[in-house]
Amino acid sequence: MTLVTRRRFLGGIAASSVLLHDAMAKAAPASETMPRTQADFERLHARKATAAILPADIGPPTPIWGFGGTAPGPVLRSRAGERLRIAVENDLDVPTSVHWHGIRIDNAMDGVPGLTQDAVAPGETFAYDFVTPDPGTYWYHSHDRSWEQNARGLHGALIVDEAEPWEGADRDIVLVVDDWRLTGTGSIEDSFGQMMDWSHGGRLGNLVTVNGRYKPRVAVRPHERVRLRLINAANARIMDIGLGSATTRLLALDGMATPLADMAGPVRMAPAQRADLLVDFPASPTRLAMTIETRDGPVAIAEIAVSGEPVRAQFPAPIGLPAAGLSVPSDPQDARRVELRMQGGAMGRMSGAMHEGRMMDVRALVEAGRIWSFNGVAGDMDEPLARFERGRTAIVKIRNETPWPHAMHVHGHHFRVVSRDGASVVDPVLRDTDLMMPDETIEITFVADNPGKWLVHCHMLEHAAAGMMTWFETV
Ligand SMILES: [Cu+2]
Repeated sequence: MTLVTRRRFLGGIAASSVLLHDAMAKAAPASETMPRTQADFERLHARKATAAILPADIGPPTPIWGFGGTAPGPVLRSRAGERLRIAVENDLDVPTSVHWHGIRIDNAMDGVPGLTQDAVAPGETFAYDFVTPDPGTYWYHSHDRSWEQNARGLHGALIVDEAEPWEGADRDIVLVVDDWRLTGTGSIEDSFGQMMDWSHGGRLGNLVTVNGRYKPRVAVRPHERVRLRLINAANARIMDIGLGSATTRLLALDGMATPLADMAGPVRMAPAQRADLLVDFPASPTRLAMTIETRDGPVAIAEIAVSGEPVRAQFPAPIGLPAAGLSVPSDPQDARRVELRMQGGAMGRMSGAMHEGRMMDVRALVEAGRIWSFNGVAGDMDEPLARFERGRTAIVKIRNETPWPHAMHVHGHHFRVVSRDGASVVDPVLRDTDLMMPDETIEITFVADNPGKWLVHCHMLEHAAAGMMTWFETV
């Protein structure tokens, strides 16, 4: 029996559609899939294209914006401790930028226009060049008008392989889960910027895709053990993803290894979150549904076809990933404490907020495209939430005083959630994005060890655009 194992692309790129439609095939080496510039940068074009999101018998191709002309874009691969060099060429007719979500990155490469770089103008190129320190499942996405550009398809997976190959799975499969708001003719609905979305749960789509396809088929073999790398690339949809009767264990969250843990049900993923699952498929050929929970119960979003020769007669004992190389104290002494109060939204209790230097009531805020606030400020970026001396441990108490869930994301850092509603969290895991429920209060802690200006925002991208955004500086 042949095992296709531990593919390594040495910073190369494999078309994500390959992973879906011919999951057993080895991807082509980087040099065959991506031209290199003289300076040894991979080139990544942001451009318009069409994508077969819907099967041909259901609808026509969908006009999208995609990195490399696909949505999701190519799977970028690096290795822990190695450098990734990506020249992003903007072939769109609007500015863009790329944020490398979850990477503890050089601040100048973080991809936030107005804070860490200028937006990449149409026809221009920005050379992203950074070290990927930690192995794991990450992703990249537009950070300029991301509420529109991410929804049009400008995102992809970024996989950082372990420095020493990890032998715990036969292979890994990257699954980028997204939702789209399509019209009856298969186009992306041009309804961006609607205050109804911005003030509620964000722009939710009407069609969920896996690697850019509606209900694709993922091929695995009987008794195969797969590392499933799930990425929620949706603007705003919280996803509870299930894998039917397959035996599933948690390996990592947001790129960082967790203690190996059996999973009894679906994995909950807020927008931007990732989960690595170790999945043991059944001994006999069968079909499993990958599902997402809806109000009407689980709905299939992909078919997992278990077929062919069994990989083995019996599974060996599962092994977890090596512990994350990043250490964040879970009971920090001498930490600098900061508070972040979240307010606003439909049915919220916010009476007004500061915007553009003056106090506005809700009506004036809505007219200015704002409906959420952090500490009473609706998205003004003049002043940081805090300035930390480098190396200082921070504790940020975040109060969600809104009736909506939010996916709080800190750029460039992983944090521990050390308390929820006043109760200590046992065995806190490292995350870069945390899902907060309505009226919930959490305390997160991280070490401000990376100089620069770091965004903190809700990753429901409409919420960020409508006021849920601030930043801190490490000096
Ligand atoms: Cu939010």
